[in-house]
Amino acid sequence: MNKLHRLGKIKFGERYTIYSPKDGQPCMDHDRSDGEALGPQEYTAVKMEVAEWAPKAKAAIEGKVGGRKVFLVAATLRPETMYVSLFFLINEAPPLTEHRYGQTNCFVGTVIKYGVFAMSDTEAFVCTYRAARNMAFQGISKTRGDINQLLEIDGLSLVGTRVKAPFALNPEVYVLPMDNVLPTKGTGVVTSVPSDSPDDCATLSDLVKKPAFYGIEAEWAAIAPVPVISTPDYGDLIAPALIKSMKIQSQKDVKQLAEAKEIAYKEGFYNGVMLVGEFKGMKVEEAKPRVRERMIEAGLALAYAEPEGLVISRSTDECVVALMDQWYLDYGEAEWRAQTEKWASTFFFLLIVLNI
Ligand code: ZZB
Repeated sequence: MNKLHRLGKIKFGERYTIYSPKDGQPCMDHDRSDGEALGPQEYTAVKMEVAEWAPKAKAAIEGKVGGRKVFLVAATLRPETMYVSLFFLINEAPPLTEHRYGQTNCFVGTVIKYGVFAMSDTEAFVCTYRAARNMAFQGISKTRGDINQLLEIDGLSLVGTRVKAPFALNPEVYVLPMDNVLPTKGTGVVTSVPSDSPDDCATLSDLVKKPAFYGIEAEWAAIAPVPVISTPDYGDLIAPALIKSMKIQSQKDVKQLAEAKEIAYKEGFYNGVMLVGEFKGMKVEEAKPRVRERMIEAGLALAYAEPEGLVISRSTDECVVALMDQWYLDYGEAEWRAQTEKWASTFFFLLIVLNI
């Protein structure tokens, strides 16, 4: 034990690390042939239990999940847009609009290959193999490094499945198709919040216009966005406001949608105020981590991380994010921070006094 540890300045515990399963060790910058400087990106993975499978999916999973509950698991950076109050969950009161957040459906990519992965003896997750591989090193699956795929299923077969959505105005929502779901990000399942996500808003309006083309029933997608966050410049429904002002016609307007998403993220995070739920009236910046914590505590979500871009080790392995025991400097430690600030202000004071 060194002096810093004795003083409580360094800690020991599990932290996210970029890791090569093939090498069985962390993959630091110079050990990479691709993805230098990339670190872990943390998401909230929202669990949505399947209420009723679409016919093709039902046929595919028949007899293959061993009685496990199956969840579609979506990775989000905006947990604050989808939390439902614990009050509602615990008391099973009738739906209170006040406590229900903005999720209206969930999306999958029709040409993406998904898997149903056993995470324990009682639960299985629908997500991409890539996401399951990351989860396997984060204490989410039963045995570290073990990926237990029960079956593979294509996104198209999942469309029309109904999932339980404790966060939505409707207790069950549909799985719908979206063109721009990337197989290389998150779990490949996206929760739809058309009030605050321009991509979701544009996709739903495409689906309503051409249900037959997309192979869905129009009413599955005919859902009005639910106001969740208010911003001074864009009101209570930022995504529809941006779609209108930027004249975005459909999900095919990828460039404008990327721009709109950037604005919606910044405005929502820095200037947004919660309109509903336990943290009503609180700034989004402050509410976000609290909502995330609540969802995880309630067992409705879990922490999930993956590399923020493609990281390839020099041994040609695609790296994952693993939770690993590490020693680390506790930069946030209050006493240390106060000491540093005191020294810094003395230093700057001397610079001014000595006119250096
Ligand atoms: C709910 C939500 C509500 C989201 C919102 C965004 C917003 P990013 O920003 O590019 O890093 N997402 C997750 N996985 C995928 C995927 N595989 N392909 C395409 N989109 C995906 O991506 C993170 C966000 O993109 C996630 O957060 C998810 O949608 C979606 F109000 O979850 B989000 C201004 C955005 N608002």
